[in-house]
Amino acid sequence: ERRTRSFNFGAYHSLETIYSWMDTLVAQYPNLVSRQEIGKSYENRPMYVLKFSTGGSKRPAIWIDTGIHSREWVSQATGVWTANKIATDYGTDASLTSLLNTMDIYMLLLANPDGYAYTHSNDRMWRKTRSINSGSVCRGVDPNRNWDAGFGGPGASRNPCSDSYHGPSAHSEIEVRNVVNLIQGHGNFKSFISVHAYSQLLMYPYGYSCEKVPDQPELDSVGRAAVQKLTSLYGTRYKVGSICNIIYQASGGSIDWSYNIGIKYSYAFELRDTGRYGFILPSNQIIPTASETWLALKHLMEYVRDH
Ligand code: ING
Ligand code: ZN
Repeated sequence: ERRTRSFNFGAYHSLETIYSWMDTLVAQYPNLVSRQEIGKSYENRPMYVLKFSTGGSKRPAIWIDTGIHSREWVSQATGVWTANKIATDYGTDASLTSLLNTMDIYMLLLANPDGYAYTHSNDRMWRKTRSINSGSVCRGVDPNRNWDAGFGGPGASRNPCSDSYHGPSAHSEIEVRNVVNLIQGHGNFKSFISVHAYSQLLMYPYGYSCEKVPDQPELDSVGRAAVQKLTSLYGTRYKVGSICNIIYQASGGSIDWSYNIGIKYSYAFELRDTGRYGFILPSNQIIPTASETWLALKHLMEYVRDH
């Protein structure tokens, strides 16, 4: 438990360091946190989900993934801080405690482990998976264009060299398939939250179409309330809207898939900043970013608990 206590949440860490920190968290909170391997990545790295649960079986659950795009480092770092926050606040924060007494939280901190390793070893700006594309010298598929939701439509590329290449088929990427299998095998997720950077947005479906989803008024008002909490901490401004309306049309995204399989409270964050540093956000902004984001996450989770 010494390593957990001395872990620096205000720094960016390698995959190996994050994985070993996860072990110490599980060891420190064995009655709350467990680690589940959901499969291997393309390059055979394990993919670990942290499960926060106080008992029961297949309780209504909340999904949070960070780092589906490897270069968006504040996403993974926020995931690490948030996992620690959940573990340390359980039993002292009344609202989080009541949430965890009826629901489970699943966190996938490194949703694209091969890409993350590659951003440390070779190319800090790598976004995609690292799979080989047959017939091309370019590697990787955009794991947020690969889901079975408007797959291959506008806002995705069929060029394997593009950063938004959708891949040869929906769920072609093992990293996506591993998540799909866990979510579908579980069958009781009420919320699916995917964390990206940057642009300071809180978004809901759809990305593949600019038509309003049936739950648009509710998703919008809950999103606005969540962002109000976020802004209350340091004044950081966020915009709220559907993916298509607020950034661009993008097909094959994870939260469109989750919404269409019936997970109503599907959201995607774009964390700090608005472009001054972009993907290379200085590490002294990790803890402020994670702290303000926590207020929004908590609002979303409490709403899901109560509805
Ligand atoms: N932005 C997201 C992207 O994949 C997004 C925006 C989120 C699109 C959710 C579709 C669904 O392009 C970044 N920064 O990756
Ligand atoms: Zn992203």
